[in-house]
Amino acid sequence: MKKLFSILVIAAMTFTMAGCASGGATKNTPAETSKGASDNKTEEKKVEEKKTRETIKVGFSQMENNGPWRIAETNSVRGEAEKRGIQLVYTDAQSDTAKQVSDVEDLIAQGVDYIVLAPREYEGLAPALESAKEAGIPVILIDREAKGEYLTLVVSDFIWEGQQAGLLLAEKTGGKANIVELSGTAGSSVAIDRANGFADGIKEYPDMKIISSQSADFSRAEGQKVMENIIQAKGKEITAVYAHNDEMAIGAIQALKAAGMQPGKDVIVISIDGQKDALKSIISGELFASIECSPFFGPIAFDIIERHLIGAEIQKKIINEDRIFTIKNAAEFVDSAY
Ligand code: GYE
Repeated sequence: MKKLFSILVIAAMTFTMAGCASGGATKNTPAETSKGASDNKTEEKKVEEKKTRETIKVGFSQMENNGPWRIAETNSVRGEAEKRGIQLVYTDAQSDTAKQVSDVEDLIAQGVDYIVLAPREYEGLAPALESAKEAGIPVILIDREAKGEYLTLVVSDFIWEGQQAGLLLAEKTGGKANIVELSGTAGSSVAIDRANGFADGIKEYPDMKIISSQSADFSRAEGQKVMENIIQAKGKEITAVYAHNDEMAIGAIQALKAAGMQPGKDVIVISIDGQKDALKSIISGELFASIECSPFFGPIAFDIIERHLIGAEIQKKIINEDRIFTIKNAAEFVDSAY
């Protein structure tokens, strides 16, 4: 009690002394005071001018703009910038990692205040993050990870997505399948995680075997082509397909049908994203399931930027919550899907 009392007394004294000190500091001549104050105001104004949603310029480096998922993502970022009245400079790397690095350098040269980056490859984008760091520009990584320093990373849990695909496929096939894996862009964090997640999901099932695993670059046309080749080599041996995204699954379904194999019956197909065509395919019985991966990063990316502008603390990693689409709920969500 006594101790507490003396702490309070010391605190009170310190407070009073601090008050005196600041009182002393105000004893400037009126001229000095007003000059100082006006300098401060100009300073504040400068800072303010640079850092409001009306005056900032945000760069968005998209890795490509093909397929419904990417287009939905691009529209989400662009639409949100427009809605908030934030100036956005957009670049499309057209599936070329080297171009994406130079796109980011261009954005830096244009003096953007923030960069929203959807990186193509994990290692390949490291030089871009390095340049942004040197220029002191905060980077918001969306949809995939890249090696280096950044303000925050907003992604889905790709390991979880892969695990769910593995577990669902094991359940559907009674723990026995010869699986073709169509993986995403080589060197992308998402392809690595979805492969590892799936391997983990089927690890308790010794009869779930991956008989072929090849990249089809997340593309429908590639998915069809790669699947055609695998069908030539493995034919009727194939009983399941795990595609890292819906577009490749839809391509694979076309290849299976062209080869006289029935998707949904002879071959169980599962994928990730939850786009409209995939939900339609679930309803028609060709695709078994799709694990959702949301492409709608616009609102969250600009919330982060606006929070950062006012000095709020930003989490290093933000994980989107995703759902699972099967025949049980596909009809309910198909109309609102992209
Ligand atoms: O699943 C795919 C796209 O990086 C999460 O890339 C993204 C993936 C998405 O091309 O369709």
